[in-house]
Amino acid sequence: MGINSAIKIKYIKFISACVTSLLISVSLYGQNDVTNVIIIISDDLNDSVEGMGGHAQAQTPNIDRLIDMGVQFTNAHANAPICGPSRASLWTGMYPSKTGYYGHNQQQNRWRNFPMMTDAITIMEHYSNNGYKLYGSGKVFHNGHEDNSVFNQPLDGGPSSFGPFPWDGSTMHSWGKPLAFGHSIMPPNIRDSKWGGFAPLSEIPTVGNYTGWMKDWEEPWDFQYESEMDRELMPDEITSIWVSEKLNETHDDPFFIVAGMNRPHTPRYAPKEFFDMFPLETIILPPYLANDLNDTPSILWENNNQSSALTRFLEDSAETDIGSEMWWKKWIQSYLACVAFVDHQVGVILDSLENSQYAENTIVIFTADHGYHMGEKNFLSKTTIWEESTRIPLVVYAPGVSVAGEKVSHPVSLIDIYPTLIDLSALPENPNIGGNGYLLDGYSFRPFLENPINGTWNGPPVALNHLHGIVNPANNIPSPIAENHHSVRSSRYRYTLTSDGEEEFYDHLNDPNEWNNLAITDLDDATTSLLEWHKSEMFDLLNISTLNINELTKSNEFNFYQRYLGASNWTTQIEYTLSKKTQVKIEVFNINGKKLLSLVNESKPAGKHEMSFNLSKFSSGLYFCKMTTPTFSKTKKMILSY
Ligand SMILES: [Ca+2]
Ligand SMILES: [Ca+2]
Repeated sequence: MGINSAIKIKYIKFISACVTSLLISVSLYGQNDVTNVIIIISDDLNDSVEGMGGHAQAQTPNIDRLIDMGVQFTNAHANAPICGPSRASLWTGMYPSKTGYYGHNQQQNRWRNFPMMTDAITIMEHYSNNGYKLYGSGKVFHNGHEDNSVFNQPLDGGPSSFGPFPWDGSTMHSWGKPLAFGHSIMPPNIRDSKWGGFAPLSEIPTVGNYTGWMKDWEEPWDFQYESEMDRELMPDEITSIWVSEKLNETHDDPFFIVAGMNRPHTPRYAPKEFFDMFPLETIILPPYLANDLNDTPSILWENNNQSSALTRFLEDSAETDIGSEMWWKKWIQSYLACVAFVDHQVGVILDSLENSQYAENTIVIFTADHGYHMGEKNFLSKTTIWEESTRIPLVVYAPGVSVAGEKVSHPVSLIDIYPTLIDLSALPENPNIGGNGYLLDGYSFRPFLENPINGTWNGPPVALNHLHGIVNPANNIPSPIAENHHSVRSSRYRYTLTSDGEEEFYDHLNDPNEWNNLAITDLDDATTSLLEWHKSEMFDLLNISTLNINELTKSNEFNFYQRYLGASNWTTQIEYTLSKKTQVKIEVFNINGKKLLSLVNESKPAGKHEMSFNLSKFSSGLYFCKMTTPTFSKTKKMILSY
C-alpha cells in the first residue's frame, strides 16, 4: 500500500471520529499529513477566465471546476509582466526589485547568472530536499533559459515550445532546429512575423513551395495534420496527458508536478474546435478608450515599441477583404480559443486527479506568469504596469484547508506562492538557510484559503508589481530599483511611480479600466492621503525609505532657479531653461506631500522661462516645488519665512 492510500484511510477514519467537529478535523488534516502538489501555469493568460471580469465571452468550465473545489483569488497579480523575470521571481520567491532581474534586455539573460539567484533554492529544489519527487513538463521557466537541474527527473513530458509553426520545409537555424515563419493568411505586414500569427490548425500554412506545419521540438520536424481527428498532439496536450499518466502511477514518495502550458502565448495556433466555440460575428471587443494614454506618464509607453501595437495592427489589416475591425475580432477570437484550449488541458488533468488515489491529498494551483492587453491603451501585448498585464488568474485547491468555491478579493501576488506551499506542506521556512541566506519575500496566504472573506494574514495590504525601465543594464547586471517602474495594487486602488518620478493613481471602484489617472488631477485631502499611503506601502515593500528620483536624471536640459524676494515681497520666482519644446508641470507641495498649487501644466517652447507666484496665503515653513517633464523631474525646497 502506498503512502497516499494510507493517508486516505487515516483521513476517513479521522473524519468519522469527529463528525461533530468537522472544522477542527479539516485543519488538523491539512497540517499533519503529507500532500502532493500540482502547479498548472499558463503563459500570458490575463483575467479572461470565467468569473474574473476579464473578457466576457471567455469559456473556462474546467478552471471553473477547480474554483468550485478550491478558492479563487480575484485580485492576484504577477510581480513582473514578462515571462523570464516573472518565473524566476515565482520559483525563487524573491522580488525583481531584490534580484535586479526585471526585463527589457534582461529577458535575454539567463536568470541563474544574477548574483542573488545563482545559488537560490527554487521551490522545486526545496521540495526535493524534503523528500518529494519532482516532475515537470512544458514551459516552466522562460523558454531556452530553463534550469532543468532543479528537477530530479528529466523533463520527459511535453516540450517547452510555442509550436507548431509555419515553415518553408528546409531552412534550419545554425543550432539545428527548423526556422519558423509567419502565417500566409495574415494581413501583409504581420505575415512575416513568426509570433504575430493566429489561426486554427486547419488553416495549414504555405511558405514558398512548402505547405504544412512544423514542430520545432523533435524530429521528424513535420507536424502531421490531416484533420482535427487525425493529427499530432501540441505541446500542451502532450503535457496534460503526461501529467495524467503520472497520476495513474503509484508513487512511493509524495510528488511535486509543474505542468507548464505554452498557450495563450503567441503564435496563437490551436485546434479548430476551440476557434469554433467563438463565432466571429459574436465577438465583443474589449472596453477601449481612444487617447487613454494621454493622462499617463509618457515614459511608460514612448520607448515601448508595443505601445501602438493595436493601431499598427488595425492599419495593417485595413486593406484586407474583411477590414480592420474584423481582424481585431479575429485576434480576440484566437486569444479566447487558446484560453479554452488551455482550459481543456486543465480538464484532462482534473479528470485524472479525480479518478486517482491522490484526489484527497493533492494541492492543485492554477495560475499564469502575467496578463496581456487585448487592445486596451493600444497595447496588444504584455510588458506594461497596468491591470491587464499584472492581473492573473489564481485558483488554489488545498484539500482539507481551502473552503470550496469561495472568492478572495484581498490582493496577493505570485511571490506568495512559495511561502504558502511551504506552509501547506509544512516544509522548513527558509529554504536558503545554510546557503545564500536570503529570505523569501512573500507571505503564506493560507489564512485566506481557510477564511476567504475575513481571513487576515501577515502579508502586506498591497500587491507589488514591477516594470523594467528604459535603461538597458549590462548583461547579467542587476538593475537598480530607481531605474525601474513600480506599482502597488490594494483592494481598491493602483498607485504607480515611474523611474522619472511621474505618478499614476487609479480608483478601481469607479474606474475598473484605469482610464482616469487621478494623480494628475487636483486631489482632495482624503485622496491625497490615500495616494501617500499607497506610496509608503510601496516603499516598505521595495525596502527603501525614500526613492531619490531627483538623483536619477543627470540631465542638463534644465536650469532651475528660485528666488525669495524678501519678507516684504511675498513673491517667489522660478526660472528654467528648456532645450526643446516639451510638456512642463510645476507644482507646490507642503511638507506632508499635500499638493497646494498647480502652477503650470502645459507645453512650453524651447528657451528661457520665468514665472512669479504669490504664496502669501501660506504660513511660514518648509514647502517643496516640483518640476516635471516627460523625461525629467526635480524637486526644490522652498522656505517661507515672513
Ligand atoms: Ca509569459
Ligand atoms: Ca487614461
